[in-house]
Amino acid sequence: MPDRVTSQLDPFSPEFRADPYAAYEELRGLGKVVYLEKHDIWCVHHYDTCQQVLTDYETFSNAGGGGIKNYFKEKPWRKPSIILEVDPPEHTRTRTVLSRALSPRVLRQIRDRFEVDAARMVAEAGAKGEIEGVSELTRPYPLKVFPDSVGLADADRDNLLIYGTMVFGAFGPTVPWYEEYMETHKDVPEWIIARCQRDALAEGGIGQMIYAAADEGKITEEEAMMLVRTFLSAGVDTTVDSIGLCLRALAEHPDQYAKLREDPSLARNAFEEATRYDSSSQSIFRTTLTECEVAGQKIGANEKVMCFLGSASRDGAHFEDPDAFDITRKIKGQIGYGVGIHGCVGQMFARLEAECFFQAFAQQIESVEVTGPTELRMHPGLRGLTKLPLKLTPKAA
Ligand code: OVV
Repeated sequence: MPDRVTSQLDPFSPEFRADPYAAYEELRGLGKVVYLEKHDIWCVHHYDTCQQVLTDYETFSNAGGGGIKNYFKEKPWRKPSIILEVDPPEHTRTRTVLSRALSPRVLRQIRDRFEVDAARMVAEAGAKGEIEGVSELTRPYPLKVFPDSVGLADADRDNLLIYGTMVFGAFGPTVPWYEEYMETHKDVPEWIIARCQRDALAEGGIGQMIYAAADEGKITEEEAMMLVRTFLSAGVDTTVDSIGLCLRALAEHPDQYAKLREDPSLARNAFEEATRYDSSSQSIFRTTLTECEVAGQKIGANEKVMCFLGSASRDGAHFEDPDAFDITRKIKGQIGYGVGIHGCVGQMFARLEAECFFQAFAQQIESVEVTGPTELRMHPGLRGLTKLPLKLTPKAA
């Protein structure tokens, strides 16, 4: 008996990324645990095994890095995140501080501003009619509302997008364009760190709430800076990409968009379904601390395991008719944000951002059509669109 199932599939190749769902189906057919020979990593791609790996944090460590690089063997490109790239007990304290800053009470206070900004930006896009949806709508909206909430000044916010590419590009193998990109934008990480300092953050924002936790002695001043860095690392591109993909899914499924338009209160569930169907975070890595077993397959210590959230979300053993985009689906066990102690700490924030956006969109826009080829972001850490040509028809006044 062979000791493992292997595949030549390369999740970082343009072909794989152009249609990951076909590749996921192939992987799910091959077996529960597959060894990807091109990168010398293991992967899991079913709902149950992703769940198992992501919840067993004592075996599958985050301290080895969230991407393909093994921090136990290779030096990270920046100081590791003090929430994503650590294990308990260190993780528990920082997670608590971030959770509080993103609590339901805080979100309730932010909602009105999201609604106002969403309504204005959708109205402007609707008035133009023909737009490039990413640069004119699905990117500017998160790039305004999220940094506003953190308390960031207006100037040079495009640097957040550059930094996002640096952060998520580092999740994949080192490629020439990435090294060039890092060189071209080498001043950006410093700019980010300067924005994370206490005196750079507006009163009343969630950035200052992190510093308040430092004042209470729950974290150090340096840790506060690092947790604000987490906001600026993980809070922008993720929502840009997931809102963009959700809008494309709606435009490509007019029957589903009609339901949303008739009942804009479906906005939150529509985004929930898009997070399952086609979303920004397709995969996340763990590193084994000990020899272990997943679905009968032995995995050695100090190995990288790639968890395909995007494939788990299409697993027919958990989701009925998994390839259908159905905005009224009752999703039980969303895995698109990850699960367990490292499940996305900002997920309620992301949902709120998207809910306000798609609600405003449904209230104002009669129909939405994709009018030309869409383009995918090619860096491997996130799935997202860089081009989404759209024709918007506003509702009659
Ligand atoms: C989930 C995530 C992605 C990227 C960066 C970070 C977290 C961070 O904590 O910096």
